[in-house]
Amino acid sequence: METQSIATTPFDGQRPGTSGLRKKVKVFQQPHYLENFVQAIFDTQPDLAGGALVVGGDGRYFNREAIQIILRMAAANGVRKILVGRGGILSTPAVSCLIRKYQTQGGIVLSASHNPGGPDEDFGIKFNAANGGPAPESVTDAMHARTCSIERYLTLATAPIDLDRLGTLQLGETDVEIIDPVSDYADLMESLFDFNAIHQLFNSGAFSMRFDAMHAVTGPYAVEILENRLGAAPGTVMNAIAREDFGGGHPDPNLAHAQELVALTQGGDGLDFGAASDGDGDRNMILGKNFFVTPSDSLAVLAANAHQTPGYSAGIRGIARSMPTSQAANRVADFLGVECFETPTGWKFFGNLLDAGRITLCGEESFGTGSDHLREKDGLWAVLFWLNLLAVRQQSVAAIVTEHWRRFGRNFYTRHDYEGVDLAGAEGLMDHLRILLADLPGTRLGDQSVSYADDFAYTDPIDGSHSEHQGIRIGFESGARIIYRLSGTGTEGATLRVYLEYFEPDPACHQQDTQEAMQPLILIARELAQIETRIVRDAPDVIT
Ligand code: VG1
Ligand code: CO
Repeated sequence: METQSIATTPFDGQRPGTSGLRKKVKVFQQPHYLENFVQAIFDTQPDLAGGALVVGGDGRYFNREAIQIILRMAAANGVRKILVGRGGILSTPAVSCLIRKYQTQGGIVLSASHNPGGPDEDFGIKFNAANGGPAPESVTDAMHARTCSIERYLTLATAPIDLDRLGTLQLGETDVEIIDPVSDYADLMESLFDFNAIHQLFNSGAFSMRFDAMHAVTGPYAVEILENRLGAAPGTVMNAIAREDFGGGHPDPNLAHAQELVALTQGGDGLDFGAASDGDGDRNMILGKNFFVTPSDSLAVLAANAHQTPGYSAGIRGIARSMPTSQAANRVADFLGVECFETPTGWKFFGNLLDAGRITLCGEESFGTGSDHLREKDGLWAVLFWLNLLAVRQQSVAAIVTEHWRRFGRNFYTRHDYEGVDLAGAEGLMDHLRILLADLPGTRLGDQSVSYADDFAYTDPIDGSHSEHQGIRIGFESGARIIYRLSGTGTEGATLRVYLEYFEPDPACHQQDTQEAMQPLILIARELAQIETRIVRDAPDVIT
């Protein structure tokens, strides 16, 4: 099999966003489009030549075609060994697990996460480094720079290989091993949590749950772990069959997109526990009977209770949260006497802190939670963590969280998303806020006094790398915050995210409805940013 060098020319806009390069499938299907980006990976990551690589994706439309292209190109670029999930399937946390376990030089994840899939929907590609985590900005910047000057890519002239049969085959000089996508990951979970205790909980007859795989990648993982290994009743995993279009839905585990599951937890005979994950298996939503746990609270609760699980029995070293995530985790860190870091949005910013052993747990308000067991957020891990706590504490989800609030106070939290808005209007809104920043401290907005206002910038405490323009942050003397950011994962127009938080120490006020309790802050946020006039929207599209 001969290596072919194919002439090509650059495409505009191959700059990875918050989590990899995400575009419409039709964009990726253009001749040379995917190839150019993949070649930029090989050209900027010299360790891959002669090294090993993990490849897999969330199974969305175009996954199989993309994997065949990548395998041929990896072989032509001298990769010695490639591990591929059977059927081209690997969840994002499973890729991270495999890179670390088999010490490969990196991995390629094919996913657009929670974005819909199908011929007219989204596709994505992301490179994870040898630590198992998303490539840092310096690396994605280098890849983007390479895509701007690319003139050729390397491939092999060969037929597609069979992705569905386990075993090793040859592609030129390269070994391609098709592996079971689930077992290594499931073994890791078993090493972290008390599977006996969870097994007993499931068999107690007094506990009901469902896990919603949303027709996405976690189906096979959840069936193996929850039903086969932990003995949950067959059917505990709903929407378990992974589909190329996720059954036509948004595989996004939140109150707006996982309504079928939410409904099952409501009412007098609601389930005791409900959980869901996203397209690529790295997000999680946690529900109790008539109870929604915000991801920010979930991080804080896991941190406060980690010592009750086998994997974290020695306690945690530190916590990190993305900037828009609520400060609930800070209160737990203060109590535990450990560091708490505030990083920009995106998992890549946790990698150095995890590698340096400064933090054990980390999380984002966007339904992402994880730990030093991997370098990605991990949906099923969070679900198992909660199940372990429920089994040990013998309390309901609601009881655990309300007790946490009584102990630490409650950080009321909501995020309002305005999706698919006009890009110029959204950028104008952010510019308008930037101009206001200098004059805001000391002023009153509604019943709140501004204590600081900035355009969030971050210097990584480990390698000193610096990232600017990570969101507009307005902090009030009461501890409340309003944050504005534009999404870096969308593929159409712009998405404005408004994150709101306020602290309530008084347990008598903890049971209020979130949107009602936060209404005064919501109004301040709308007016300050002139949302109605600048992006012509009178209400958010998604509230989480
Ligand atoms: C969103 C979330 C962010 C998350 C990212 C990737 O990014 O806000 O917290 O890390 O998605 O998650 P943005 O730029 O759209 O706000 V996933 O599960 O889409 O890989
Ligand atoms: Co995801």
